[in-house]
Amino acid sequence: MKRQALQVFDHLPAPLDLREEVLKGLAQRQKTLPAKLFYDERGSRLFEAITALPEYYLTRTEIGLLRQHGGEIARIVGAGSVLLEYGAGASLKIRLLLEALRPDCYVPMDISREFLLAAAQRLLDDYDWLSIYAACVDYSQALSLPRQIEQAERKLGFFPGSSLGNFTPPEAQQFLQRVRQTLGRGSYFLLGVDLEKNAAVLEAAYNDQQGVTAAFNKNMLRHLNQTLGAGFDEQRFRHEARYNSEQSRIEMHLISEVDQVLNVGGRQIALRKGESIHTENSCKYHPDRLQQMAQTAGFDTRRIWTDERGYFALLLLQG
Ligand code: AVJ
Repeated sequence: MKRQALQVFDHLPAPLDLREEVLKGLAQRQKTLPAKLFYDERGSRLFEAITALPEYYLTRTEIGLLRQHGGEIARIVGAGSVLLEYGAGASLKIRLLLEALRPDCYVPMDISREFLLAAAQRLLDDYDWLSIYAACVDYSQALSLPRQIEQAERKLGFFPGSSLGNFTPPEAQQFLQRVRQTLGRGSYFLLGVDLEKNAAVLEAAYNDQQGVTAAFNKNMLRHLNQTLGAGFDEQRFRHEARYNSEQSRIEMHLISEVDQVLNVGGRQIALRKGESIHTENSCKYHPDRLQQMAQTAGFDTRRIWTDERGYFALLLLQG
């Protein structure tokens, strides 16, 4: 019989007021909506589809790096570790790392309890040697984890997918500082980040031929219609993703095709034809800049691996 190896830790902050947050973003001169609103169930499925697109090199490249260097990562970090993932391990990436590292305990941290538990259960079904401590937390905020985890001697934090790029650089700096605090001195942190490159390559990755990214972007409107009773009509918007070279980031926008007045959560919002709602930043970094930010946060860089094209980087940092 399989041993029961799942423990759950609930430490969610008070639910944020979605309506207030949305109305605040739409009241700004540049209207904005928070990128986390992409990820309802349909949005998560669309994101999965994005990761398989020919133009979206990020996921494929990072998986290649993990396949190539997982053994070395495991040798550096050593046996008997606790692996903490910022986000829940639904993907192939965490499986590659678990298989290479064989940690004593895996701690996925995610804000969505359902998603977290489903992902944990799938891993337990496949790895009978694994113990999982599922932490339902908002990792973008300051964290407190159970003492048995905080005091573990060998910790490896894992933050894949260039999710760091969704933060602005000052937010990313603050995030790294918090991670360093949570993991403590001597611990490792494995960070996967998309790098600066030719704008045409970047723009293609966010403007795929099949229109999956456009559907993903517009899904935010659908999600808001369902959760806030907002009156968005997807047909009256078009997807745009452009590279902002000054800020080294892909920006996704939804552009209004017509003059329109929307009812969002009981408030009237006017949009001019051609006006945009900014839905996402995806910041691209130079490896030197990442190292510098890591150092400011109290990490030393132990290794940096990139692919042959220099598209994506995995950094192994140590606190
Ligand atoms: C998972 C947030 C890193 O920014 O590339 C994919 C999300 N947006 N296509 C990214 C995304 C449009 C992705 N992140």
